[in-house]
Amino acid sequence: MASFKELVFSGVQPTGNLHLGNYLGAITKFVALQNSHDCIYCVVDLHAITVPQDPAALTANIREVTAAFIACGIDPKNHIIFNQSQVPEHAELAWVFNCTARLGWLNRMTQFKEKAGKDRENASVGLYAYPALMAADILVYRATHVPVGEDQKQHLELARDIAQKFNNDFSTSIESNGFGDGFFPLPEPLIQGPATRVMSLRDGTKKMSKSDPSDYSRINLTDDADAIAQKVRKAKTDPEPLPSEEKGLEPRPEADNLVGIYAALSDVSKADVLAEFGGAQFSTFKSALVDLSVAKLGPIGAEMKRLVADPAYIDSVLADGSERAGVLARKNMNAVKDILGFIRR
Ligand code: AQP
Repeated sequence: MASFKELVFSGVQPTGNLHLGNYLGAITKFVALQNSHDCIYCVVDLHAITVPQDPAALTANIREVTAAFIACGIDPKNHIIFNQSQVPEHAELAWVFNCTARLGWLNRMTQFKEKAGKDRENASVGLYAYPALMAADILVYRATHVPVGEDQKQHLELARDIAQKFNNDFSTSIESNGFGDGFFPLPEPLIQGPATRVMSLRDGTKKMSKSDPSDYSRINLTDDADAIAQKVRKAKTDPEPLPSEEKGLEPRPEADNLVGIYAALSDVSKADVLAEFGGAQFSTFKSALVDLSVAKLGPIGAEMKRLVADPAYIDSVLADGSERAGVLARKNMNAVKDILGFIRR
């Protein structure tokens, strides 16, 4: 297999209510990877329209995710921040991948089953083909590393399968076009740390999610100190004190979740948190968690509000990022067209 220059790509959907799960599972990783890699971070607006969106709200949400990226510490000058719909090569490569991926592969995707629910016949074709577009997002840059939450693991495996099948199907043409024994890298998911799957504050068996009808299920990045305090204090727990060992968390999903959140916010392990709080009542632990959450998220929320008040600046960041992303994507898409045998200008 050819060797590829390491490049990081990931995306977040502009579907409102960016929450602690998005922050700990994805955005904090995006920020850290800037020190070691070239990074491309995308507001995936084409993915958002796989379910109905109000146009005005979508515009606001695209700007809000961009603001969150910047407020959390992503540097739009040294790296790339842009929105997907400004680089048409994503959709173009997604079509090629619709012809590479097999129906049987997409039929196994659990996110489609969960999101389509019982009314499958009424789901959009886009929702079904979502993972092929996600593969195109990554591979149109020939990106090698993808930081995501655990819920995206299956989609990443599909992206690897698509890359592998394309490399196999077109191996002769890839070689004759000068790309050695593989055009696409097999992208590696980066799913690490104590909060790869942050759970709902109301139900420790359900993922914290933007679309949960209860706002008390999640901490939003724009929540103020009072809202954070109320949500943490009301978070579901059990009557036992915290255990001193990690295995004591196994049958206690809500306790496990809050300890994982504390660990991720303070950048230590769950074992370290339990070494400090083992034997403590939840009232004590929750007070410490409120203080920590407010200290970490308060400045981010304030900076997001400041940034969204200046839409011209946000739009200029996206325009500049799209321009630079477009140059990279076009070059790779032209190579794909040559490999496929298309005639191009
Ligand atoms: N609860 C979570 N814990 C850890 N990571 C999470 N991510 C999402 N939820 C959690 C990660 O955040 C990144 C961006 O997610 P997204 O907005 O593109 O997609 P999503 O998974 O659809 O987000 P939601 O909040 O779950 O939305 P709905 O309610 O629409 O289903 C991804 O890396 C994701 O893994």
